[in-house]
Amino acid sequence: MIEEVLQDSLGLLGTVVAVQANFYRVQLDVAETEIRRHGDRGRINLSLSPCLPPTKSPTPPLLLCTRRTRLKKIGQQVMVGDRVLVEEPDWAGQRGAIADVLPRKNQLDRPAIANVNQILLVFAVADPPLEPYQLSRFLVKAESTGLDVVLCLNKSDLISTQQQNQINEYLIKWGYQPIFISVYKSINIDKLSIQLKDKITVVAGPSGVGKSSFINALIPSINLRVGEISGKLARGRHTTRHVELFDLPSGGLLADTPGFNQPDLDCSPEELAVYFPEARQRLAVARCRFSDCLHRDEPDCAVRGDWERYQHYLEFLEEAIARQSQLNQQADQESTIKVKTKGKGKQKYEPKLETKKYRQKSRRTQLQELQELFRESEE
Ligand SMILES: Nc1nc2c(ncn2[C@@H]2O[C@H](COP(=O)(O)OP(=O)(O)O)[C@@H](O)[C@H]2O)c(=O)[nH]1
Ligand SMILES: [Mg+2]
Ligand SMILES: [Zn+2]
Repeated sequence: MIEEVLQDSLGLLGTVVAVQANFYRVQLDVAETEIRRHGDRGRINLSLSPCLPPTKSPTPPLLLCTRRTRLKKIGQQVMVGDRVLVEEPDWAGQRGAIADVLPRKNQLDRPAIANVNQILLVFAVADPPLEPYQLSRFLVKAESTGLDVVLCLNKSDLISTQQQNQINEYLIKWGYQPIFISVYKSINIDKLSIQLKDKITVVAGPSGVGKSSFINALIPSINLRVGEISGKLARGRHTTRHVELFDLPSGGLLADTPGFNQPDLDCSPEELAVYFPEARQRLAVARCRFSDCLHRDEPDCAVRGDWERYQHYLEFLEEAIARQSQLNQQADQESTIKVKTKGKGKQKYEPKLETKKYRQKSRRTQLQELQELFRESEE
């Protein structure tokens, strides 16, 4: 394994938990740190996980690190979640230098985090009411990352057991097994924390469902504000979105995301179906006649049917098709840049005049879209 080779090459391994300007906060692996600090290889406890701190350990050491010039030269970015090799630790000053970045297993864009293991989707059973369409949207968005999705429903103290069973049956048909929790009544918090152990988890969900309350219950020391719309108040303070991984006392790392009510679905029409477990199940046992079937009105379609979220599928599909044709249009505009060959085979790229005008307009639209998206996600 790469990690083992690197560990042998004199250095410390850790995980980047926050990025601040040109500094990186790195949480070192506990097992490794103990070996280096005590200089006693005989004390290595091989049962310790090399990746994440063991359960009983005290808080793992954090070092504020810079990035080696070599990494800057080769354009190697360092992001939250990255596994990094730290050199020249200064234990007293709690400083170090990142000398290398291990290959990423994956990379999320919003929030920007590497090596994520799973998404924890939090909704509430009531207050705000559970809206199937909104839940569906979040689920599809989460599935489109390719990561495991854990669905958790908070505020179960607000409904009866009978109501809870109804919701459960409903979601099982969707292909999910929700974990019902209550932060107020400490119901199933332990069960959920087992799911988070030794993993990097991104918490997502609309605002007001109890994400901050839940994180506070898991990590009492972090004291996140409850009942506050994330992002809105923070906007004045931080101009860029701040991403941070919180260390779970029982092992594992957790990232909170700003709540947003309508995540944009950015998948292609062709791939949409596989983000519905119900459609996946159908495709596992049968095939559509056409390999490029969009499961609308094509003959001999294995996906179309009376499953509950089929209507959601059709709506999201329209959206994905509209989005794709918009992207195609943009791509067409790009391709109208013409190549002028000057003199001895020298090439010059020049956009056609009318296209240039058009491009400016489209860029403005893009910016507007971005701003809307930002506003949306900040509420
Ligand atoms: N009834 C009930 N209310 C809760 C529970 N957990 C959180 N809340 C309340 O829900 C509101 C929103 O909580 P918050 O953690 O800020 O949600 P976030 O926006 O998802 O981070 C607050 O008023 C919390 O006190 C719970 O388990 N049951
Ligand atoms: Mg919150
Ligand atoms: Zn089909």
